[in-house]
Amino acid sequence: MTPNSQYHKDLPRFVAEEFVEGNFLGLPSKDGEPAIVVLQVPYELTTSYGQGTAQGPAACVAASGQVELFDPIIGEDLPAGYNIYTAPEWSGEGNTLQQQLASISKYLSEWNNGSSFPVILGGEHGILPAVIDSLCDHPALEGDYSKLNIVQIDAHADLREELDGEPFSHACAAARAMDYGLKHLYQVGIRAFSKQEYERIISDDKITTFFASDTLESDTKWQQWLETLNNIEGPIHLTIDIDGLDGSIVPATGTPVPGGLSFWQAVETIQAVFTAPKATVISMDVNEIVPQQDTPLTQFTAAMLATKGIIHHINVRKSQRNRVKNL
Ligand SMILES: [Mn+2]
Repeated sequence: MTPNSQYHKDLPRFVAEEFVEGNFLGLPSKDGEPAIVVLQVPYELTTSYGQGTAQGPAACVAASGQVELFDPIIGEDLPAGYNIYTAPEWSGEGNTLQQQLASISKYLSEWNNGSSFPVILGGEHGILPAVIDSLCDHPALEGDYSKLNIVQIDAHADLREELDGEPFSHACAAARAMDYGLKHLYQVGIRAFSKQEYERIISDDKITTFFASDTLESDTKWQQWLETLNNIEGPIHLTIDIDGLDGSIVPATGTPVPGGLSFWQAVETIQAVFTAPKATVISMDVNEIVPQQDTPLTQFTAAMLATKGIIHHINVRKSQRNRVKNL
């Protein structure tokens, strides 16, 4: 799928001449170290139900051509004077799941020097342990994973110890990430989980889960979620499995589930993590994107969420609130 260039030609914005197909938001690459790097990981090895996540990142990049470049949060059009670079996608190297995850970690790690903000588009959620692995030498961690928080939007807890005998299944993504000895995992939108996962959530004091059933229909509980995010301290990796949103707005994702976050609840969550006064979002991913054929709604929703992350990161840079060395 390619962006609808006809639509762009009719828009009175500067990208009409400069739109670059294959780049996120159609923005041209610039020389020098990017402020933001968009990384595509077309990974699909363990998806259990749907298919097509391998084509998701490219579809999301294509759909991003329709996202408005203006956002009142920063008050000007993207790229707002910053270099937003769309890197060549991950090669798909590796014959086994372990080799592929190692290859993904290597692909991502060159961008984790603290100078560029990585926005990773996936691919199935099974990439999460590789994403966490790649953060090892990030200056915000210096190899100490006990500093790192994860904020996860997801329908599934992803805390299984294994699925069909595979401990690195996407259904185990958060459990494998926790194996790194993280500080804390915060989850929202969770509405599909096993008894074993439920028991871990209840018993593990490093996991805070806001279940969809009692969070999304209660304003008090929702405000508690936002307050919880506001109180996080230290570096954060934000992982957005788009199936955390209601299935009606991401119907093509591998396992759409009803009863999820509204688009605006996802946006509020993104805003809350980026504006938490004692925390710094050091990287983010948007995954389980599958190209929708009848309409680009699924991939466009993913592109909108990734863009919100970019907007908020730029807002942080502009206000010099970022506490990470060299960032
Ligand atoms: Mn997931």
